[in-house]
Amino acid sequence: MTTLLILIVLALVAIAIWQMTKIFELSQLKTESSQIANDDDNKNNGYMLFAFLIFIYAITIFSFWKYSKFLLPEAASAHGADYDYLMLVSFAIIFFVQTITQALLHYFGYKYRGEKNKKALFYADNDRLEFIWTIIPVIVLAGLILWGLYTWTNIMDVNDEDDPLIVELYAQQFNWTARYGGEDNVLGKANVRMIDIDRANVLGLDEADTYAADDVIVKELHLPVGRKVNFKMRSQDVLHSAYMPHFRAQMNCVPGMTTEFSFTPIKTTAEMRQNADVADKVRRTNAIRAERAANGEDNSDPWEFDYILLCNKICGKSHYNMQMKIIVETQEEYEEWMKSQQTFGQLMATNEPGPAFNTPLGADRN
Ligand SMILES: [Cu+2]
Repeated sequence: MTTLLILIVLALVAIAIWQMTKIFELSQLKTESSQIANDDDNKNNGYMLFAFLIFIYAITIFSFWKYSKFLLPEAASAHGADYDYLMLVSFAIIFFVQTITQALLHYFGYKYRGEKNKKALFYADNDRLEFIWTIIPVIVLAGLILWGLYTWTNIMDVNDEDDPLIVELYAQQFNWTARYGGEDNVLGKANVRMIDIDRANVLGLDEADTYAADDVIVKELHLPVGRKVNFKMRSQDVLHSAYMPHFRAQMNCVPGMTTEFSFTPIKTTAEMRQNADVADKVRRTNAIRAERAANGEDNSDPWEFDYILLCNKICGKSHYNMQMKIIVETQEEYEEWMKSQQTFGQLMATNEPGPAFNTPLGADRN
């Protein structure tokens, strides 16, 4: 409501300025009333072009200085560095070209402004010039596209080499569930048609499939550092997108099909918390939270960095809060944690009510 009022006030102020300008123009009877721009008008417009050029350069520098800290910290996956490098080079080229072309555009706009007695030069074409300004973008763009395709193919090569850990990410409005293949590292068959809410089979696992019994279903994803993970994504209802920004990973979750993504985490959660950018972000966030605490507002508990899985497709009302914590730890810590989890078979065998998954607090069914 306040925003609407502000917009209305701004519109009224703009109308008032426009009307006052009109009155001012009408009162200047002595000046030329011609609608055709004269030399002075053209010169003034030329100077304004320079002012605008300075404005866009200044705002660019200001944005770099002020907002760079909101960028993601260094990648925590094996492929992440390639991905970041490709993006950095693409941005550097775009930035360099745009800085020069903007300056030329504005300068020529000023230099060849309209002037009395100035005549435009008739210049039909110049094959050499056209060749140069065609071939340079062709070479640069072809290079970027080929490099991009090469990087993309490498990242999207989901295969079973190097004994990857198999993990299913199951999306539904509005939460994530993860499933491990268990001892045999093979996921049991599952289908949304086999979901049995009464019997707590929330992911629709095929109970007759022998691979399903040892599957481990969790609400907090633990990954051992240095081991490749093959993710198999499913969705129960609408399009979701599994987005793990720190690992430079994203893949749509599509109802009725399984999509895949694979990466190797290379930094444990504990190591990432030591990263200078991450530590700085935690410090800044906790300063805001301390202020909130002092004012008695909520969301004021001190925050600690964790990797996160987010939904990156607007999938409904609570999309913004569809997330799951990811913990990357050493092989020993991972095994220890895995031991404390109950398998799908064990959870189905108990007669307690509640969905058949392990909660982050422990393998209980509440
Ligand atoms: Cu979603």
